[in-house]
Amino acid sequence: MARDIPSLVARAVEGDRASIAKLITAVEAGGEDAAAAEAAIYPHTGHAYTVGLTGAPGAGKSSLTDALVRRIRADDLEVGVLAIDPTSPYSGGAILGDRVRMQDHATDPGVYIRSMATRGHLGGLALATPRAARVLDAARKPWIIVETVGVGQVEVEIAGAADTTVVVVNPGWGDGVQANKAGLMEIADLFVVNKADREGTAETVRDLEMMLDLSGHPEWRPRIVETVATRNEGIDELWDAIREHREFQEAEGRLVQRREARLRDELQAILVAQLRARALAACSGPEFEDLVHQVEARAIDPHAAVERLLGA
Ligand SMILES: Nc1nc2c(ncn2[C@@H]2O[C@H](COP(=O)(O)OP(=O)(O)OP(=O)(O)O)[C@@H](O)[C@H]2O)c(=O)[nH]1
Ligand SMILES: [Mg+2]
Repeated sequence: MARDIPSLVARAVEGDRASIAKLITAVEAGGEDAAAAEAAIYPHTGHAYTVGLTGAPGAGKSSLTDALVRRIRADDLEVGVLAIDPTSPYSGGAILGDRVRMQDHATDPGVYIRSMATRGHLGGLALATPRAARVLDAARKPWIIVETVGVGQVEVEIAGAADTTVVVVNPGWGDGVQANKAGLMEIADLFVVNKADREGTAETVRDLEMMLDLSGHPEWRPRIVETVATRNEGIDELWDAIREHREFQEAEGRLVQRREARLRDELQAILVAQLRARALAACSGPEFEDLVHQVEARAIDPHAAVERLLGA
């Protein structure tokens, strides 16, 4: 693979779907190909704007993504989508459902949709997602949507690591409260109350407003948009709100700051993953076994044993 990478990148930059797919597979898998792909891709990145979309299972994230993609295409802009599914690999029901819905876009060369699942490699999805997003960035997709289920720390983290983070809730008692518990309040730049065709929409909006009053957002108060994704209602408003948030951030250099903070986090995460891998590698083999026996025999204490490993 490694020797194909320059030509793959050259074709991906021109929007070639097969090359984009191969490069994402490479960065997803990790290892040497991933490093080579990343190195070749990186100079082409830095142009895309990413939107994280998260919320409870079944909140309507995929339906919203689908509607948003259509809206973005109506402005003649290209868009890439990463649907992150930590639990089910490619055969999973949710992903299959997504695929069916997204089929409308399958023949549109201006749209690239990809599902991603953990491959069990180092750092998993948290490290693979920004890399995959950079492939789409290099492939000149000016807008990238990253959809994650808002349960679990990693998924919330991934959704929060976007330029604009959209949190989707549904009408019903306590859904806003649930969002609060999952840590979604803090990462939301925008709230969507989807399934606004159902009862309790006004109450949910009120709940969210109340929570926003309490949490205090001195600079940017997250907008709350009501949508019925399946009927394409409220999608213009959502798109406007996303662009409004973008403009707000761009106006005073906040986007640069946000991206810099994200870069710090990413570098730290890569470093931690690398050190962890090395540490685990050091915990096997004859030298390690010998140390275990020395500790067992009380010839050396556990901390001193680790110091020796670190020295080696
Ligand atoms: N009534 C109503 N149903 C909706 C709306 N939006 C989505 N749905 C339905 O809700 C269900 C879940 O929608 P999805 O878009 O798959 O939700 P999701 O958040 O992507 O789900 P997961 O990826 O499985 O977590 C589907 O049956 C949709 O048709 C809406 O605005 N109103
Ligand atoms: Mg979905």
